Amino acid sequence: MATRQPYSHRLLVHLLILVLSSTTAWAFNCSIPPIYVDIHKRAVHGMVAFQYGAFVGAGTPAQNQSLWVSLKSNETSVAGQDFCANSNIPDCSSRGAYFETGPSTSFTPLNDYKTNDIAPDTDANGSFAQDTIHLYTHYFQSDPAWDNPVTNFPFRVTTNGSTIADRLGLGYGSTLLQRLYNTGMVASRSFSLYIGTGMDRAGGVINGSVTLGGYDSARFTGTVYNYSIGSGEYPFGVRVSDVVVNNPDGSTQSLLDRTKFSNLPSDFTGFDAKISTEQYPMVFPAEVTKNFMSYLNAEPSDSPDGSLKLKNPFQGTLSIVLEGGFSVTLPKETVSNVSNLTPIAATQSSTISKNNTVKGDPQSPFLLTTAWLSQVYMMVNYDADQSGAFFHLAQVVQSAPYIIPKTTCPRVAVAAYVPPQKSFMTAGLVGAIVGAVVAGLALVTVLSCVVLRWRRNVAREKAMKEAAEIEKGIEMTVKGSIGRGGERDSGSEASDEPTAEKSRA
Ligand SMILES: *[C@@H]1O[C@H](CO)[C@@H](O)[C@H](O)[C@H]1NC(C)=O
Ligand SMILES: *[C@@H]1O[C@H](CO)[C@@H](O)[C@H](O)[C@H]1NC(C)=O
Ligand SMILES: *[C@@H]1O[C@H](CO)[C@@H](O)[C@H](O)[C@H]1NC(C)=O
Ligand SMILES: *[C@@H]1O[C@H](CO)[C@@H](O)[C@H](O)[C@H]1NC(C)=O
Ligand SMILES: *[C@@H]1O[C@H](CO)[C@@H](O)[C@H](O)[C@H]1NC(C)=O
Ligand SMILES: *[C@@H]1O[C@H](CO)[C@@H](O)[C@H](O)[C@H]1NC(C)=O
Ligand SMILES: *[C@@H]1O[C@H](CO)[C@@H](O)[C@H](O)[C@H]1NC(C)=O
Ligand SMILES: *[C@@H]1O[C@H](CO)[C@@H](O)[C@H](O)[C@H]1NC(C)=O
Ligand SMILES: CC(=O)N[C@H]1CO[C@H](CO)[C@@H](O)[C@@H]1O
Repeated sequence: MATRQPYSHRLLVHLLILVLSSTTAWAFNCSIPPIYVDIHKRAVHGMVAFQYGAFVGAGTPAQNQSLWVSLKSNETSVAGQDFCANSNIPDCSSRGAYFETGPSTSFTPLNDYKTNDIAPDTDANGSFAQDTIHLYTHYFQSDPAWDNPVTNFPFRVTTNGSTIADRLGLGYGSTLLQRLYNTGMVASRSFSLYIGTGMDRAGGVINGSVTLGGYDSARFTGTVYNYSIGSGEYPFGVRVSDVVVNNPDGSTQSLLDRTKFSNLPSDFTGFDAKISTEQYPMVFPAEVTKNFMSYLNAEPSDSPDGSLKLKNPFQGTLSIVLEGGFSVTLPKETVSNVSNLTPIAATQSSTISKNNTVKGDPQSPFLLTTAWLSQVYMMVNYDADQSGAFFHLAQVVQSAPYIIPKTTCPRVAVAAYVPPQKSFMTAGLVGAIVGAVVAGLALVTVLSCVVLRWRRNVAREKAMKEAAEIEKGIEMTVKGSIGRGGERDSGSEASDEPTAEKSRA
């Protein structure tokens, strides 16, 4: 990246105006910019260990949380102060954040709140309350986080449970998306997710993001595949048509190949699976799991998440192919991590019996989980159109250098970001200018919030005038991002710094 290159304010302002005028030209509903929330590890309220999740604050003043994105829960929840004392989760005190109701000046218990989670939640107990939650947008390492407060928001304070207590509920009946939509904070009840690989089990370093009411067009590439949204607890169903082991020598082996694995039923052509963030390892039909175990010499492990373990390390990869052609390949670090753990859940040995066909498999629903999502960009629009809501899957760009949030509008197909032509600018300036344009986009988002909320009918001339007014602001942002060239946030806001942590401890 270029360091402090000379650059033209005029060009930047023109670029900004270009973006601005096209922004204001959009249809009314599509004018509302999305809320981009980054997913990474950070210091959270009351915890020594850093916690991986979406950056959300609860209460006034905000107590920072890392919420795990749930595709199943409709309600958002945080862990109450007594959660660990009442729960038998291993290492509970080093997971999640606490939410202390006492210090929050905006906290109100809700005694007769009717939850949108229909399925009886046997995994967690708690009580509902309403308070302000803060959805933090943080594009640049050098910038402070931008707060999107949601006041009087109902969420659960979990007091006892055996599952993740801190969750951002984005299920089919999501209370959060409904609220954001009702109050005009997002254009549609939609979100896009890249879960990342920075959680402990995945052991990676790539941070994720969740974009509410939109998507990050720089975070995916290639064909965008379309699927219908179902309903209930697992609305995201797909059909898996193949699971292929790619050996280090270049050969491949389908685990659904009947000529190799005679245990498969004769009519076996694949299986239906649900997309879920509720656990790390994927759940396959017992016969497919059995083939994985025999082909790669895997056995059950004592990992608390039930993952299978290889007896010997494996340097190959694993491809999961969906009907319609969407295929993702899990890298070798995921297929066999340093502890030889695999991303596939053990099925109880009793289910691996001769009569155990796919139809009668007790493990159903089969799941494509966090391990699979670490390679996938998922875009969900519950308000897609009259013919059935859609979700989209595409290959994720894990190390995307820029963040280009776009609004998800009804009936409008998503499109990946096409970077500007190199010839557009001289080579040395590209990093700085593109960084500046991205910074400009962040500003545009901020500015369009203001403009669109308060002056929806703003004229192009007016926008140009405002753009000129904020030129100084751009200049500062550009200076801040040059050298980092608008690099993707690596998440060290002040509260993330170990020093900040120390002073709190
Ligand atoms: C779009 O906005 C109009 C006007 O506010 C509103 O009546 C309509 O319900 C919105 N449509 C969608 C799909 O959000
Ligand atoms: C992800 O965020 C963490 C901070 O939580 C940061 O230390 C790390 O460098 C980031 N990873 C990448 C690839 O930017
Ligand atoms: C979430 O809401 C939808 C729509 O009401 C419902 O079908 C689904 O079962 C709910 N999810 C849970 C976990 O209860
Ligand atoms: C939740 O509370 C009910 C009774 O109130 C109890 O039976 C159940 O075990 C509790 N669940 C958890 C996870 O503690
Ligand atoms: C492998 O998985 C285990 C179990 O979750 C975890 O403790 C370990 O950190 C993982 N190793 C790597 C390198 O990700
Ligand atoms: C998905 O739908 C969009 C229109 O909404 C279409 O342009 C695109 O080709 C579809 N993708 C596939 C793989 O069919
Ligand atoms: C498979 O066999 C077990 C006993 O070995 C039996 O309990 C079970 O019902 C059978 N399952 C099916 C789908 O036939
Ligand atoms: C919580 O995060 C916000 C946004 O980055 C920050 O301003 C605030 O200082 C943090 N609070 C604490 C207690 O670290
Ligand atoms: C205090 C309390 O309710 N503790 C319960 C929490 O949940 C576990 C089961 O998950 C029970 O064993 C505890 O009694």
